Amino acid sequence: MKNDQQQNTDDLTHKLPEAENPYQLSKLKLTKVEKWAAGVPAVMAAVSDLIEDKTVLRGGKALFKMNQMGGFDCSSCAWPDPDDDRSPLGEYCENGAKALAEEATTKKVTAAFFKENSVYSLSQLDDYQIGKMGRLTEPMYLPVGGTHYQPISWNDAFAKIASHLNALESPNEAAFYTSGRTSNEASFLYQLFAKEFGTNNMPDCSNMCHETSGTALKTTIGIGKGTVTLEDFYDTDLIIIIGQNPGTNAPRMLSALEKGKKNGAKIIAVNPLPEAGLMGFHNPQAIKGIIGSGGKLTDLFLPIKINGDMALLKAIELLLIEMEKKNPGQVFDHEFIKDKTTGFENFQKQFENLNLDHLAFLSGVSKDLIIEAAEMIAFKKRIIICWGMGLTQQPNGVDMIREIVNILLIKGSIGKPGAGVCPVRGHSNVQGNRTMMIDEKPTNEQLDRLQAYFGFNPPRDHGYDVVGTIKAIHEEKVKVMFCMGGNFLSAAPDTTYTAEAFRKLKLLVCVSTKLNRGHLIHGKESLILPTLSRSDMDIVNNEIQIISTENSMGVVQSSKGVLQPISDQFLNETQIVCRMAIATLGEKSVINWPLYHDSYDAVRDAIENCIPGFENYNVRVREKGGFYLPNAPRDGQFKAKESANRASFTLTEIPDNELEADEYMMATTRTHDQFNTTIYGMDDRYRGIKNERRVIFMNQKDIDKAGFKAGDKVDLFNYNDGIERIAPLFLIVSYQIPERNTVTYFPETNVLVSVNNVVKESNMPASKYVKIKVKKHDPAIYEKIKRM
Ligand SMILES: Nc1nc2c(c(=O)[nH]1)N[C@H]1C(S)=C(S)[C@@H](COP(=O)(O)OP(=O)(O)OC[C@H]3O[C@@H](n4cnc5c(=O)[nH]c(N)nc54)[C@H](O)[C@@H]3O)O[C@H]1N2
Ligand SMILES: Nc1nc2c(c(=O)[nH]1)N[C@H]1C(S)=C(S)[C@@H](COP(=O)(O)OP(=O)(O)OC[C@H]3O[C@@H](n4cnc5c(=O)[nH]c(N)nc54)[C@H](O)[C@@H]3O)O[C@H]1N2
Ligand SMILES: [Mo]
Repeated sequence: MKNDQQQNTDDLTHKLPEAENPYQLSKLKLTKVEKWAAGVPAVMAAVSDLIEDKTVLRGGKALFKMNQMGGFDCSSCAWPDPDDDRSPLGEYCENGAKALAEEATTKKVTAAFFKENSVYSLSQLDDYQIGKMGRLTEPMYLPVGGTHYQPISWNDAFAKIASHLNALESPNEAAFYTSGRTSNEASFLYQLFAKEFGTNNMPDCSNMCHETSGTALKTTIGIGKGTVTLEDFYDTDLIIIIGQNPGTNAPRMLSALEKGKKNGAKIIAVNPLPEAGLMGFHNPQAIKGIIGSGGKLTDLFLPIKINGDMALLKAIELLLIEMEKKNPGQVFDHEFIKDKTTGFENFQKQFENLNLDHLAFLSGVSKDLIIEAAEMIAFKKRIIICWGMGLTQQPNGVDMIREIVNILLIKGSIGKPGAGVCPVRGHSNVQGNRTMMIDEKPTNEQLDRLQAYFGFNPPRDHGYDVVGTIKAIHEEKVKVMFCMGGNFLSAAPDTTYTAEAFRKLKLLVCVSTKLNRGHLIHGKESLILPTLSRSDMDIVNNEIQIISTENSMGVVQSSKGVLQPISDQFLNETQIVCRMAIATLGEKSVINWPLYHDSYDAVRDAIENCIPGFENYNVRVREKGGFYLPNAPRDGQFKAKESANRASFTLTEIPDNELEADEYMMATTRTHDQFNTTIYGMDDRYRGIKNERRVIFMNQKDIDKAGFKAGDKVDLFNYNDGIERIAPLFLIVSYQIPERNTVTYFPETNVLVSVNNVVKESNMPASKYVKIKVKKHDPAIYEKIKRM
């Protein structure tokens, strides 16, 4: 029998909406679809963001320090800063400014705020409203059966975590999530603590982001990272951008593309949507940008069908093989193939059975455009291929990235200047987190080094990744979940299923800067621990500290916050880990946690001793621009397998993307006005969508065929694993997108992404490959959702 209190909690939590399910929509405004990114509107948007938030003085001061030598690293994306000439205006972009405004806000979420607002009432708000509440300022606790978070002292919070962790039957009943903003220093200590506690359950945002790239690259070239540097972009012949939206998600990349183009490079873009940032760019930091000149970026745009990329890549290869036959030795780099690779013969053989017309049909791109692309590639030697979530979140994403490597290998276009692979990372330190061993599958070599230096036996069994963690919580194999940043609930797939799991947790701990939905769909007990953001001054022992991060191109650099923290109750993430470790492990620990608590330099010394490439860390991190980590493939040294010092060609398959007559393929994507689950505003400006996020982009022919009209209200359904998943109330927008393809925004449609719809080998949610049905909106739909 449940007691009354328990009964009440169950009733209450079941009323909490796990995702936004609004009964009405705002008035959607369609504005002009832009053909180029940045320029005057971008600068205006950035500045007005800061003004609206009344943080203009704090924010303005910080902007000039953003990504400057000796300043702080922008927390928005992982694109590198130029090694030499940084803009005197600050090396920032519109979306960097928005990220800064978000964290520089002086609005506070205090104990009084939580007293006034129950968890239930907060959960009724939409994600935009939740995010605008302000910065979290003090540790908060939600007791069993509680309706409101209440204040708790740091000591009591750590005691609670320790008692929960120590009560578990096995350390593997805990999971430790990391989002990608955590510094190298805090990440290193965090994984060290998890391992000393006894588990490798370290799911991280990479498991939803670039795990696919890491898996493909490790098994083909021997390192799970990109091989190019910024300099390579400045002096190359061709840049191919597949499944990535740089104008929104890595805007500083546009400056590099512009510079490359100026030096003669061509650009090919592959995307179902003609994204503004791909098509053209007006540099807001150059005077000509402000007066409105600037230029076309993409020379050839290939409007690919969702998941048509494999067919496209093979079609291009087929054409390259034919061109090589006609021009022996001019298209392929035979010397490179012979000296540096394995598997070429088998690779080439498959093309005997492939047919260009069929491949073109599967890709959705016309044969003429594919021929044009192949001609642009054939006689160029220095090629860079970039990609983003459009590839990594596809079920066969690992294979598609291997196919990208195949193309570069036949061209010998990897491991030399102006050429190589460039997975464009997401979070500003997601790559550094992995280097610091935040990984559910650490290698024995890594663990041996930790063991030798610290003298404890780290666990060797692999732990749970994101999808594994969700399922394990559901099955009550994981009972305590600790989140270092992020918004696991909203970022994860299958929101209803994930929420169901979270409600089973005995304890959920979130180390956060801002309130998010992940705090409202809670465990039986929950803690929110407030921390510093990247731009905040981190003062330890009366000294302003530096932390360090690694960008998308393997440069480790320092970052120093400049803003006065708005609460005196913040602990930095390093201190939080150390105090959790001291409270949990006590005398049992062999690690000097108090030392690391007080000294980032001491943490860096430990990193230097445990991770290759960090020699002389404390000195080099203080040098102008930081330092490059070793990257063997960048220097032409490959190791696809232990057995051979070579890169490997891979045989891959072309997927069958059949849809039922009333089905559509849906890719979930970001608007121009959000950072993952943080909604900055309601203006997806480049795509011309204003005021409303619950929209579905459809081809006009599909709209007509289904008997809909643009502006109609519809409900969206997914039926993976025989389960009905519903996302209610969306507006149809007629858009330039291939037939039978649709695009919606995440996190609103994460309810439709089955936890079992994953990428082969990397086990990432395949959130850009969701089969959906679209039906006229039925007001009775909410009754159905409530019963689920
Ligand atoms: N301002 C801002 N910056 C960000 C983020 C943010 O949310 N806001 N997020 C950060 C993070 S964590 C990440 S991982 C990156 C993400 O940055 P991106 O990789 O750019 O991510 P998305 O916007 O999800 O999707 C990229 C593109 O994939 C295309 N696409 C969809 N399906 C397919 C397909 O089948 N084939 C091809 N070729 N393309 C397809 C979409 O049209 C879209 O243009 O950005 C980082 N930077
Ligand atoms: N359907 C669909 N789902 C997706 C994606 C998609 O394209 N489609 N993209 C996936 C990708 S690429 C990613 S990376 C994940 C993102 O998943 P997450 O990284 O988990 O999500 P974010 O929205 O970036 O996290 C935002 C929260 O982080 C906290 N925060 C911000 N800065 C800091 C900090 O410095 N320290 C701490 N401790 N907390 C901080 C704030 O409280 C904020 O609310 O989402 C994934 N989910
Ligand atoms: Mo990401």
